Amino acid sequence: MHATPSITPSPPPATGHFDVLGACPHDCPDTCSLRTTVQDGVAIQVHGNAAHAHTAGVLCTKVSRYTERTYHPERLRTPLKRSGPKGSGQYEEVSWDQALSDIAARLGKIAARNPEAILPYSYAGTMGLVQGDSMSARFFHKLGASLLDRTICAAAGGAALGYTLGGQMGMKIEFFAEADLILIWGSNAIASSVHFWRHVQTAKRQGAKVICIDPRKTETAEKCHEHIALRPGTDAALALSLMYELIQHDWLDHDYIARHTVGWDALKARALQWHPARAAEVCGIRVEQIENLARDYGQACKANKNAAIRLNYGMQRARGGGNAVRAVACLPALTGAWRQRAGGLHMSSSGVFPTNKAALQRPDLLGARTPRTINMSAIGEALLAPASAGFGPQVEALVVYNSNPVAVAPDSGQVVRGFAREDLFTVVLEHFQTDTADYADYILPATTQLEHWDIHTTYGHTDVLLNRPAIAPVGQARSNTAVFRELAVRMGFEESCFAEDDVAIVRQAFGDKIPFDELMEKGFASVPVPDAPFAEGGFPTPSGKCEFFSQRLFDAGQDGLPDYVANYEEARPGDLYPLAMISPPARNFLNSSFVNVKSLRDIEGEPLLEMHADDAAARGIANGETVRVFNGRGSYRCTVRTNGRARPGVVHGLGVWWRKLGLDGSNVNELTHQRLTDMGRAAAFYDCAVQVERSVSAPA
Ligand SMILES: Nc1nc2c(c(=O)[nH]1)N[C@H]1C(S)=C(S)[C@@H](COP(=O)(O)OP(=O)(O)OC[C@H]3O[C@@H](n4cnc5c(=O)[nH]c(N)nc54)[C@H](O)[C@@H]3O)O[C@H]1N2
Ligand SMILES: Nc1nc2c(c(=O)[nH]1)N[C@H]1C(S)=C(S)[C@@H](COP(=O)(O)OP(=O)(O)OC[C@H]3O[C@@H](n4cnc5c(=O)[nH]c(N)nc54)[C@H](O)[C@@H]3O)O[C@H]1N2
Ligand code: SF4
Ligand SMILES: [Mo]
Repeated sequence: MHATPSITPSPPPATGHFDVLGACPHDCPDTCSLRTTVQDGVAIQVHGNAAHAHTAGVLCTKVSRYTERTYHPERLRTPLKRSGPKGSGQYEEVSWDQALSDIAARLGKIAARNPEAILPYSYAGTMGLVQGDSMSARFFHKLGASLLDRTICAAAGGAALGYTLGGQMGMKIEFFAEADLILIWGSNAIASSVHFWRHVQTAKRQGAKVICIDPRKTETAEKCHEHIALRPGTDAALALSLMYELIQHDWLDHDYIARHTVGWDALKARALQWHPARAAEVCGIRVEQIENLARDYGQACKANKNAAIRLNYGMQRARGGGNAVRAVACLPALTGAWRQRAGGLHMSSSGVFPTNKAALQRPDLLGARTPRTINMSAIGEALLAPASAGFGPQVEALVVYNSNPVAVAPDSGQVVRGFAREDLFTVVLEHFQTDTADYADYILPATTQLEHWDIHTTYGHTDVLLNRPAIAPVGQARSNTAVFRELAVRMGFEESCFAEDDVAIVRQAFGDKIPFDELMEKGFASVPVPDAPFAEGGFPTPSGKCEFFSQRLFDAGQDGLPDYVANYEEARPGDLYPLAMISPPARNFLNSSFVNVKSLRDIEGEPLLEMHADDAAARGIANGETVRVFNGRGSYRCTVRTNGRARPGVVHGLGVWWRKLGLDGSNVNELTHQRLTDMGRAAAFYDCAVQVERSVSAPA
């Protein structure tokens, strides 16, 4: 039915029918290989590439609608200059030349006083190494701008895995298909990594038992044999009491522990303080649930069966998120589950790629300068902070790309006040006029993945993917690299790296470590990784072992052993804000991306708060009513669903809606806070206490 993928020249031809190989740019562990069918310069359909084993010819609903997003009538097509008050969304069209010259002049003036008053803000709108951070990073390094601590997603878990296993690596995702027991711990796989779920289904068909550990009864939890709906932020208590049971029943691999771990005696003493009765109380679950889970896991490992843990990011978005990930990551070493290729644990594979970040981002352009680092998870505070000895200069200019912080960053009240500062000069590179773009002085239209070159690693599988442009840029859109290249010219930066084109940067990402010919031909290439990386130990930690006890954490003044760290906001009955709120993503959005794609928004319907029927009844709230969710930081109106997904005491404010597409111009991040996790300085989105009441006024 489809033409064989052909190697398309750049820019792609305006006539003819052909397929172009690319990569899904989104922040999703699946990193699918795409095949885009183009007819006379128009992308007709984006398909999953059947030749790529991980993609297996299938895309999620969101990206199979990619052409709808690409040719969306509201796609930004020209540069825009603000013509009304900040936040009003009023703009006038200007030429690229005018926009870039003015931006360069404004940044140049600030940089002459103090370049650290300039802050780049970007995240994972695209995960591409080129349009993500290459020319942009070079530009800001040369300028000497403030650095950004990119903590908003996975930093707590990433740090924790580093302390415990030595890096972001573990089981290969495809071997979950061979597992006998799978624990899906803190992940709604059906929604957020559907290609991993395929492997779970294969294992299930072959008799595997699948257990989901998640406060929410997700689509995934419904399809598992068991669901343990613990209270948010209590995973470390559960993991420690599993250890208690493993010790009591001697479901341990003493040989593996002796040869490949550090700190067992101390961890054992800690775990023995966690009788299941204590953990059950903390987690709000039954003692038998802990005993049964320990038996399933311990006996499977003892019998040399394949026991695999899919650990994901839900649990690390709380104060003790790092400790929780560490506690869980100790389990496969205690039981020797790592000995099998279909046993062990997988959180992220991002650490296996030989990426040449220095070539892409050129930190050497900083020279002897060491600019301050600003944490993206507390951007509200940073934008409102006056100049001080500790903080440095006030932030005077902000350049946002690949991110929508006004919608996705915690504590929107402060974030919005920061972005609304009339004395802040803000530039936003975007596909759409997002909540963030509404506060920009200049909005610059960006190309999408169908319109630019890129190269991708992933945090799910272990392949590198190449993305080739399939169509010419829509309207006057320019790639992020093109914008920073142009700005560099206007700033008079003369280093040759500022003249490199995107294909040259693509080639620098891996040098000759990944065969470029193979990428050009197939669209992907595998990184060689051992099938069972820790079967014989060999952890890339300082000790070479799995570090139950981490000297590095201890030296940093922290507990060297994993422990249960209670949430900042425990939300107990009788508290002013007695309900614990988590805000996991809605299935048909990707963070705040796709919220403006009508066909996907129609599936989600409206901003929802899932609530247990008893909690709703106690407040006189009926299913489907509009409610006000509030705490000391703000309030948010949405529709209640007593659909059986919430446990008592916990509510789910599904994210991340565009504020301006919600019921009252706000979203769930009105309620979240800017306090950080125990490791990785990450956002604690799911550590949030709220109250809910019937909404007295009609929605705006
Ligand atoms: N459709 C869709 N896919 C996505 C995304 C999206 O927005 N939409 N986002 C992408 C991004 S940016 C990321 S980082 C990944 C995230 O990948 P995952 O971490 O797999 O993300 P989620 O599906 O949000 O799963 C988090 C789950 O953790 C649960 N949870 C919340 N608090 C706790 C807790 O304290 N303990 C435990 N055990 N579970 C808890 C939530 O209910 C939710 O089901 O997904 C990516 N994929
Ligand atoms: N309450 C709550 N808040 C959350 C979360 C949660 O679970 N609950 N999840 C958090 C997580 S895990 C994450 S990762 C963050 C995600 O936060 P972000 O990384 O900000 O992700 P998105 O909301 O998808 O916004 C990405 C933006 O980048 C734009 N973009 C995409 N490609 C390009 C490009 O090539 N060039 C340019 N210039 N722009 C591009 C898109 O149009 C989109 O508006 O949100 C966090 N916020
Ligand atoms: S969002 Fe994830 S599942 Fe969907 S196409 Fe992209 S990589 Fe694949
Ligand atoms: Mo994320």
